[in-house]
Amino acid sequence: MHHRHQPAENQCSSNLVVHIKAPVDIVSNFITSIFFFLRVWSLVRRFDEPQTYKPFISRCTMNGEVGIGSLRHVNVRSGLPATTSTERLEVFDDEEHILGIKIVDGDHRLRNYSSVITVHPEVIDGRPGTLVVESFVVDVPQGNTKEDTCYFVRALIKCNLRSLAEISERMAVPRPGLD
Ligand code: A8S
Repeated sequence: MHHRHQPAENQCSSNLVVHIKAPVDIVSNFITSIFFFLRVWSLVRRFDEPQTYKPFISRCTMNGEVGIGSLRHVNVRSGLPATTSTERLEVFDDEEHILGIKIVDGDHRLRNYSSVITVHPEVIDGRPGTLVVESFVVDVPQGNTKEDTCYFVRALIKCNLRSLAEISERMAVPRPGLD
């Protein structure tokens, strides 16, 4: 429901899904599954620290507290077709685990980019896991095709989600009553 963008004629839109498994050596019970899921959300929810899991972001600065409408200024690593991006927090729901942003400025070509990421607990092969869904909508830049724009953005998001999976799978999960 939160991923229903309505792209205009000159826009492209898509969804990506990643299933993140909790580490094998932990007890597969309900509590572990919730702890693991909250670990994943704890990385995603930090609007002020996207560089903790997004590999292309080198630095992020903000003025003041995080809230709906806050702006973050992001520096992008060298080698990419951009150096900066200014992004606004549009949706933040700590109960439903939804984060939505809009890119409002920067020296890149992604105009009117909006994305929504949601995080859901799930069971994969009887083990605790987490489902992450990210969707976006963006203008197709002049001189580019919808397919190429979608391919470019999906490639960046895939890297972000793979990195999110790797970091969360590596993080120690507390084992209530065992440690
Ligand atoms: C995100 C998603 C995207 C970020 C893109 C698509 C970007 O940070 C990079 C290269 C660009 O050309 C555009 O959730 C921009 O971060 C890595 C600077 C916005």
